[in-house]
Amino acid sequence: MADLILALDVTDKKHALKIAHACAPHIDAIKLGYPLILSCGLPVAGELERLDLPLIADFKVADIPNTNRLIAEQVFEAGFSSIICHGFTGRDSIQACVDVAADFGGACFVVAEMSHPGATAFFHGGSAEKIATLAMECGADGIIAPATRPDRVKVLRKIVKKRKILSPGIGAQGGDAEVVATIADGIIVGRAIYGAEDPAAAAESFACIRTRPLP
Ligand code: OMP
Repeated sequence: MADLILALDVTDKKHALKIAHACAPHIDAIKLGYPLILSCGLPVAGELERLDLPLIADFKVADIPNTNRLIAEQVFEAGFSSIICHGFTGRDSIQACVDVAADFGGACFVVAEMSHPGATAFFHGGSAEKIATLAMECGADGIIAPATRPDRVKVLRKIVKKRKILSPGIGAQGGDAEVVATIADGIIVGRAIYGAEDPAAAAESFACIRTRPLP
């Protein structure tokens, strides 16, 4: 069983708010990234706060420690409860995001391995394992690992143990929610929900995999 995280990757604010409100009873968190934030600005997070769902900032932060810190501070000040950063940048850059998250009482998730086909060029061969290990040593709350490769999620689970794995790549990218929900703590779903004719019904269709299904 896992949390259902809606990846709200639309670029129209009205549309985004409508989908978020409709899906809210059926989801456990909302992830916002560049598509929505670049079109509407960070304050859209404030407008979503009233849904009382955790908001995850997916900027895959990947810079030097000082810049990572400045970005993370903006994210948490805007009302987000978690941030996603890249891990290939190394210990000090990860640590900057983890430390800011802790200062704000929030969480930091580190991308250990990406879900798309091209990701194997750089994340395989031991890199993902190394990133996951670094993330744990830095005190990250968890990692991002690919729903498109459940075998890899299982390998990374051995490293992160009880810390969280959030897993994108369900539906549109081919991952199977029921399989991944047994090995991850959260599944991240975008197009299969926001691209559906009835996003609320699409979100509700994942009820069987949720940690806290509605009564
Ligand atoms: P859909 O493919 O439409 O379900 O969207 C997946 C969401 O997860 C998008 O917001 C991606 O940016 C994000 N994502 C991946 O798809 N793969 C990754 O490896 C990492 C992420 C992420 O960090 O959320």
